[in-house]
Amino acid sequence: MKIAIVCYPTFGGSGVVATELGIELAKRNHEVHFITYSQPVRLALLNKNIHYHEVVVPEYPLFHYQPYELALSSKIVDTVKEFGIDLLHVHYAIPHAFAGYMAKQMLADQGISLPMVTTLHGTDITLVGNHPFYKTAVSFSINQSDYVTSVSEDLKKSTYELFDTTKDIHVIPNFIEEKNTFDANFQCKRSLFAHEGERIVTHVSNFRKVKRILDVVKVFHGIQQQIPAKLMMVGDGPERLGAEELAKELGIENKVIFFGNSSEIDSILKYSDLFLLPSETESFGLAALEAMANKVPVISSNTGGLPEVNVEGVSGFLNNIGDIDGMVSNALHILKDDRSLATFKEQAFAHSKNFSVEKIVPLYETIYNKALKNT
Ligand code: GMT
Repeated sequence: MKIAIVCYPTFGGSGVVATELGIELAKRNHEVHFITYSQPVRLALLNKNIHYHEVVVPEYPLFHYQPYELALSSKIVDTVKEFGIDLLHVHYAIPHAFAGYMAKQMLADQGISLPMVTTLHGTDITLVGNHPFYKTAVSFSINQSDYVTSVSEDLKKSTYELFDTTKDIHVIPNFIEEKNTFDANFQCKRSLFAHEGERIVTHVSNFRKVKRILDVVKVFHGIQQQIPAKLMMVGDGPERLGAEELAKELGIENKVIFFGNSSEIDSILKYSDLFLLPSETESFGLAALEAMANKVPVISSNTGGLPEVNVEGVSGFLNNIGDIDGMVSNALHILKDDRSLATFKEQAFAHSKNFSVEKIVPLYETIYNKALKNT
């Protein structure tokens, strides 16, 4: 099948899922064409089945806002015609589903049918898409998609609650490539950041408000009062400065390492002992799954789709949003001795296998086949 994927090319979860999906589809002999404004961060182009088409938006002084949707929908049409694309898969409704619909219409005008699958990722529904200024267009785009998928049951429920749609929404959880080998060198990398006997606690995100990264620092503060530990903060975003200041205020700045954005998430996770994700809302929590796949148990909030990913007492624990004391106590329960930590590490790893590439990617292929047959 020739599949065009439209996504954000950034470090964010939806871009990562779209990129990993494209790479996996290419391995399964599909021809994959990424259409986006820059090369996706996790995409290496050394594969004959992977192509990348850049959407360029020329700057013109008349425009207060440059018309990205116009450039994107034109690029979709041109790519479909040049490469004979069979199907369009857009990730994140805004503005991709709307641009996809416009492309479909332009192609239909030329007698070309292009089935469109839209995957809802979270903030496109719960935070941004729900804004009154966008809601009408987002509802329309969902309804005009041939197939709609969401990354969790919770996101599906929110979509029905927040939008005017009766469209069938197929839940396809995010996935992870199973790690069967573990870098024997990780102990030595670990010693760069922590002394013998120190636990390593990690958080990875885009440091937006919704991630509650001040809670990460507060929970870590509680942990390190009881056991020797270091905190690795991976990612960047608007809340970073506040977190750095809080670490200083609490007198723990020498125990907190801010890495900024990193393309070595897996290797950082490999020498981590605990992952913190205390988000305000999270449609899925891909970062938590990536942690589990690297044998790192998770302390998360019990919001959104997180309970579908992190299982209480198995892969980690879940607490109410902002329950710092509860999170500290659960973290200490996991970290208190080597035996308990080893048990949770193995349980987290075993649970991550429920979201393996082999189990999840065929669910997308089934949707693609239905879309091709029925459109
Ligand atoms: O978490 C973010 O702010 C980034 C956002 C995105 O669209 O890139 O992530 C959303 O999609 C991810 C992949 O499906 C999910 O794992 C995240 O939970 C979801 N974020 C939120 O719902 C806040």
